Amino acid sequence: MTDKMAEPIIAPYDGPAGGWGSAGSLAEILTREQIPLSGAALLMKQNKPDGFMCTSCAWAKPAKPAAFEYCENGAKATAWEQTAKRVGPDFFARHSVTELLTWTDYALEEKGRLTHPMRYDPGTDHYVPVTWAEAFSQIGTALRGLDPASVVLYTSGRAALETSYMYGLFARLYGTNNLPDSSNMCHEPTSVGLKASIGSPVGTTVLEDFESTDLILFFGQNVGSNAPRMLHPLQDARKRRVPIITFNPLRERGLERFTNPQSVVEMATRTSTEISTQYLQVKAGGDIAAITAMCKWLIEADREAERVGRPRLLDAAFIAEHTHGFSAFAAFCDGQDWATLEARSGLTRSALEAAATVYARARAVIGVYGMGLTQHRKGTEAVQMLVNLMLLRGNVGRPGAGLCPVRGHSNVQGQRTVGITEKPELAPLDRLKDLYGFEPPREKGLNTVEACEGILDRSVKAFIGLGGNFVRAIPDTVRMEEAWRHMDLTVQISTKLNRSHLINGAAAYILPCLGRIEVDAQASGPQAVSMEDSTSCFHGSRGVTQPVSAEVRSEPWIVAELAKATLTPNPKVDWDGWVGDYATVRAAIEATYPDVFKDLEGRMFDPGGLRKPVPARARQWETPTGKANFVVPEGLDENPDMPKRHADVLDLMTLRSNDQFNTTVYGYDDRFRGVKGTRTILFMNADDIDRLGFRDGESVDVRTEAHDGIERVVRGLRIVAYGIPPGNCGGYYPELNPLIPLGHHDEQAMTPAAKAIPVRIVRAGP
Ligand SMILES: Nc1nc2c(c(=O)[nH]1)N[C@H]1C(S)=C(S)[C@@H](COP(=O)(O)OP(=O)(O)OC[C@H]3O[C@@H](n4cnc5c(=O)[nH]c(N)nc54)[C@H](O)[C@@H]3O)O[C@H]1N2
Ligand SMILES: Nc1nc2c(c(=O)[nH]1)N[C@H]1C(S)=C(S)[C@@H](COP(=O)(O)OP(=O)(O)OC[C@H]3O[C@@H](n4cnc5c(=O)[nH]c(N)nc54)[C@H](O)[C@@H]3O)O[C@H]1N2
Ligand SMILES: [Mo]
Repeated sequence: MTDKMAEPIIAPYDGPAGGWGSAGSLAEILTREQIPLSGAALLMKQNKPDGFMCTSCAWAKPAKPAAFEYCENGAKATAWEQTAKRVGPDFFARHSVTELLTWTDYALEEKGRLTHPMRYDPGTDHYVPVTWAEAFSQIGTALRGLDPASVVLYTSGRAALETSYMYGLFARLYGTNNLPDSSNMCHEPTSVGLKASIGSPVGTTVLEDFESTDLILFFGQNVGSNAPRMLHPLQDARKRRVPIITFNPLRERGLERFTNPQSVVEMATRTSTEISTQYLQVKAGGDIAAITAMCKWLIEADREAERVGRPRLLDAAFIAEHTHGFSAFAAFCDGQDWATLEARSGLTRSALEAAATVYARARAVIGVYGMGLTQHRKGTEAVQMLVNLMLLRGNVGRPGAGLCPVRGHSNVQGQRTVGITEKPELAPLDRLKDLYGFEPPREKGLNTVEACEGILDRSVKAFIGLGGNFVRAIPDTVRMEEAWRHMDLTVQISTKLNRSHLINGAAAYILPCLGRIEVDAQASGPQAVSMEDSTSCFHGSRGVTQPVSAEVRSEPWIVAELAKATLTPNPKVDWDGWVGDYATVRAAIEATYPDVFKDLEGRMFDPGGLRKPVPARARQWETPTGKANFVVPEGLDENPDMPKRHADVLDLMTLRSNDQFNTTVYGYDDRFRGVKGTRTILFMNADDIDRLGFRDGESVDVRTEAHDGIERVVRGLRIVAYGIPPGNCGGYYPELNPLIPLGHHDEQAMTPAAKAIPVRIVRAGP
C-alpha cells in the first residue's frame, strides 16, 4: 500500500506561522477524517476548564482561555483521534501482518481507530479477535511465568495521572522498576540537569511570567509546529517590545513571524508579528560554545564595570547568597578563546556579544528550550549551561524570569510526578510500602536505552506499552526490529494501529483504549482524569464524545485488569473500586504525595489549574550544596567527537515536520519549511552540496559514521538545498531513526542524541 501523493514540491514558504495557511490545513484534515461540523463545536471545549485537555502538546492552559484555545496542530490531534474511520476485526482479516508491514506510518494510523482486542495468530499471520477475559488471562499467565526483571512496562507521555499512578503501582507490586517512558527520549536531560543545578527537575516559570518578562531566549524549540499555543504569550510579549533571541540552526517560521489565526483583524489585514528580534543560526551541537561565549563576555564586562565603578553586570548579591561554584565557572569561561568559540558555535563574536549585551540589559529573562538542547551526547550539560547563564544575573526564582523547558506529550511531566520512573530514589517507595503493605523492588529499573539493550541481548522477554510507538521512536530501528521478535510477549495498549503492533513477540496483543476526548463511563458515572502541563499545573479533563466502539475500554480499566490477572490479590489495593470511581485514585495519589497534590480533587478544574510547588521557583535549592550550582562543562561541544571528524562527515538533525505528532504522520507537507508531498528529504547547506559533489534535488543514501562495524543506512533521500549551517544536515524523524546507533546518547541522562548523528552522504545505490 502506497500513499496517494502528488509530485513533491519544494518551494520557500512566505506566509507567517498561524494565519490562513493554518486555517486551510485544519479544514483539510477535518474533511479527510470525516469529522462532521460538530467537530468545530468539539474544538470549542478544547483546553477549557470544563472541557478536555488537548492530546497534543503539554503547553500551559491559561486561566482565561481564548474563545478558541487550540491551535492548528492541537485541532489536528483531535481530528485524528476522533476520526470516523475504524480498524476492526474485518480489517485484520483482510490484511496479514506481513502485508501491513509494507505500509507507511501514515497509512497504518490513517485507517482509523482500533475497536477490538486482538491477538496475533502466528499460524495465519493475522491478528484475530480475542475476548478481553481471554486476553487478560493469557497475558497474566505469561507474566506470572516470567522474572519481573525481564519485563518492561513502557509509558508514552499521554496517559493521565490516574492511569499512570495505577500502572507504576502495578509494576512495583509485580516486582520491577522497569518503567521507561518517552521522557527518556526527550526531556530526561532536564530532569537530570535541572535537579543537579537548581534542585528541582522541572521548569521554574508559569504563564504569568511571560507577562512581566523583558527578554526571552529560545534554544532549540520549534514553537510554531510543536507548541503553537505558546505563540500567543510570545506575541503578547512582542507587543510589549520584549526582545526574543533565538538560537536555532534553522530559521523556523514560527520563530520568525506569527499571525494569530483567531484574530479577525490580523487575518483580514494579513498582519503578522515579528517574533525573534535576533536569530542566531547556531550549529547543531554548538549551544554550549554559544552560551559559554555569552557568559565569558558578561563576566569580563562585569569585571571592567566593577573596576571603573559602573553598575555591575552580574547579580553579585544573588551569586554570593544563592549559588555555588561561580569561581570555577568563571575560570572555565576565561580559559576559552574567541576563535574556538566562534568555530564551535558557528556564530560570530559580534553576534554573540550583541546577544550578551541585550541579556545584560534585561531585568527579567526567561530561558526557553526544547529538543535542540536535550537530544545530544552532552544534552544534560547543555541544559546546565543555560542555567549557568541564567544564574549570572539571578534569573531563576523571581517574577518574569526562569527556566522554561517546553515538554512534549500532554502528561509526560505528570507521569514522573506520580511515580513513572526507573530510578527507585525518585519513587516514593516507602510510602507505597506503608499504604499498600508490600515490599517494593529497590533495584534500579531499565530506562529506554537500557530496555533496548536488554531486548538486543535477549534478557528482556516481555514488553507492555501504555500508548506510544516504541519500536518506531527508538534509535537503531533495523537492529531493534530484528531483536524485538525474540521476545516472548508484547502487549500494546493503544488507540491507533502503528508499527509497534506489527513487529511481534511470540505472543502479541493489541488492547484498544478510549482516547481522552471520549466519555469514560464507569460505575459511579462519567469520569474525569487529570494531567500536568509544562508549567507544573494540574488540570482536570472530561471526555465529551461517544466512545468509538462498545468494545474499547478505558486505560485505568485495562491497567486494573492486567494487574488483577497478574498479581496475587492485595486487600489494600482495590482495583475495582478505583476503576469504579477515579476520584478514589486521586485520593490515593494525594495520600501518596500529600504536599504535591493537596486537594487535587477540589481544585483540578480551577481556571489555570492547581499549581505544583516547585522549590527552585521560591529559591529553595534542594541540591547537596543547598545552593544553585554553576556546573562546569567538560568541553565546548554537545558531541565531543565532532571536531575530530573528517570534513565529509555531517551532523544530522532529525526533525519533526508541521504535519506529524512524533511517529504519527498526519500528512506529507511541512508547510513552514516549504516541503510539500514528501518526507524523504535531506536538508543540506548549498556549499556542502557543491563541496561534496552533489546537486540540489538529487537522490542520495545516508550512512552513519560509526565505528562498531554495524552498517546503518537510509536510502533514497532527496537533497533539498536549505538555510542550514555548513556541516549540518537535517531530515525527518522517525524515518531516519535507523541511522542512530543505540549507544549514541547523552552521557548522563541516556537520551538518544537525535540532533547530531554523524553521517556521510553517498550517491544513491542500486
Ligand atoms: N505538532 C506537534 N507537536 C508536538 C510534537 C509533534 O511531533 N508534533 N511532539 C511533542 C513532543 S513529544 C516533544 S518532545 C516536543 C518537541 O518539540 P521541539 O523541542 O521543538 O523538538 P523538535 O521538533 O525535535 O525540534 C527541535 C528544534 O531544535 C532545533 N535544533 C536542532 N538541533 C539543535 C541544536 O543543536 N541547537 C539548537 N539550539 N537547536 C537545534 C531544530 O531546528 C528544531 O527547530 O513537541 C511536542 N509537540
Ligand atoms: N530520531 C528521533 N527520534 C525521536 C525523537 C526525535 O526528535 N528524533 N523524539 C523522541 C521523543 S521527544 C519522544 S516523546 C518519543 C515519542 O515516542 P512515543 O511516545 O512512543 O510515540 P508516539 O508517536 O507519540 O506514539 C503514538 C501512538 O500512541 C498511541 N496513542 C495515541 N493516543 C493514545 C492514548 O490516548 N492512549 C494510548 N494508550 N495510546 C495512544 C497511538 O496508537 C499512536 O500510534 O520519540 C522519540 N524519538
Ligand atoms: Mo517528547
